[in-house]
Amino acid sequence: MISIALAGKPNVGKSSFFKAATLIDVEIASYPFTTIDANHGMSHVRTKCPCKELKVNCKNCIDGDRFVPVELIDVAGLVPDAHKGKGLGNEFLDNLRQAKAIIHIIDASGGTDAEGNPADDVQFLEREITMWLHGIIKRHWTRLSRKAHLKPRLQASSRGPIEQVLAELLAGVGTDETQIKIALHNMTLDVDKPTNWSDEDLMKFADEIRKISKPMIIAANKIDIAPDECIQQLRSLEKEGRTIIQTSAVAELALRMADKKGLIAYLPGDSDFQIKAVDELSGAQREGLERIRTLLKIYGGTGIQLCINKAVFELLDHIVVYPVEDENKFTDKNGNVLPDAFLMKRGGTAHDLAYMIHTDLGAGFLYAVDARTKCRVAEKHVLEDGDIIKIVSTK
Ligand SMILES: Nc1nc2c(ncn2[C@@H]2O[C@H](COP(=O)(O)OP(=O)(O)OP(=O)(O)O)[C@@H](O)[C@H]2O)c(=O)[nH]1
Ligand SMILES: [Mg+2]
Repeated sequence: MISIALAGKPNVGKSSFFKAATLIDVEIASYPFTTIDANHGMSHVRTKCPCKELKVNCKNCIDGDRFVPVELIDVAGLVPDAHKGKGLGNEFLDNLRQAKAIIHIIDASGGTDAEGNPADDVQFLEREITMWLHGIIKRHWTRLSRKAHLKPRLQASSRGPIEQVLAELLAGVGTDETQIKIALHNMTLDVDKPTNWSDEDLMKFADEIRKISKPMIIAANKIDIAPDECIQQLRSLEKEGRTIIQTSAVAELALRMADKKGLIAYLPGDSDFQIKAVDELSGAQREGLERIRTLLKIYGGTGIQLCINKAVFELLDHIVVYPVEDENKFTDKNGNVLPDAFLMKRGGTAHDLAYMIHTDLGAGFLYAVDARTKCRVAEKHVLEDGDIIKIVSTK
């Protein structure tokens, strides 16, 4: 499952976001460092299920809205200089290892920052992650650079020793060799003489690796209490090419809880909700819900689902594909309609999907069938978002 980390300064609402998105009951409090050990839980991306378009009766979505699992990690609050160990920083940063993307939560109300300018918070986390990665590389650099320097390159264009050495070192922080190659490609380092790289080179490399392997979007949280000027300041960051999503974790949490209790009908990502049990609501509850409705009208939603969707579909460039065993009925062998939904990196092939389902299915791959067109497709066929695929294999 894809892992996405919720990171940011203490008290900005990471655990509230996590609880709203996973419905796991974690500790939330109005003082910093409430969370010490990271929380892990399952949330979902929301997508359109193909069942409506195909006019088949599907039991794996909610009225045409399909929720596909992703993992969220609620990381303890980070403070400036966390990479030097400030506020248990190093341990906390280690929770970002498995994360494929980061939702950086900041307090749009300005309540968390002494100066009250949430825009300043944005760079701090990028810097901490770069410094953390730099620390990991530097700790082993003398030994590793020598090792790479001595090994001859196999062929001019093949995998070079430094890529290999860095890939081994950085596998633990969730970075793969392709990402390392891209990072090196973006720089002008002499890959044949890593012992000549300066500390500044290593720092730039760490920053490059951070951008590639820990892509980030910003959740400007607490918009329900944020003054207009703070929201405007944050908007200006969009001009710098950053993605900012306005969120209210408390509003999402209230809606999810009310939905769970049957008081309202609301799905994560909806831009409105319906009151179902008017009689069971107190005056104060109704007022609270109407205040949230006003917020939804202004922002188009609470922003929580939008953050998760953007992280997976835009930052990580994933698509959803639906494997089936019966390409005519779109079912598995038990008649379950559109039984599974897989997230895969855009550019993935039918053969890649076979391997994702089962190693045997991948190893014995013969061909695949596009269930929409009933056409056979070959192993190199690149899948599109929403594709429904039957794999034919010898096993
Ligand atoms: N008004 C408002 N308050 C929020 C929102 N999200 C969280 N809070 C409040 O902010 C405080 C901190 O919330 P947490 O979710 O515990 O924050 P955290 O980032 O996990 O904090 P640490 O674990 O200490 O780093 C709590 O009092 C929450 O109720 C929001 O969207 N709006
Ligand atoms: Mg917390």
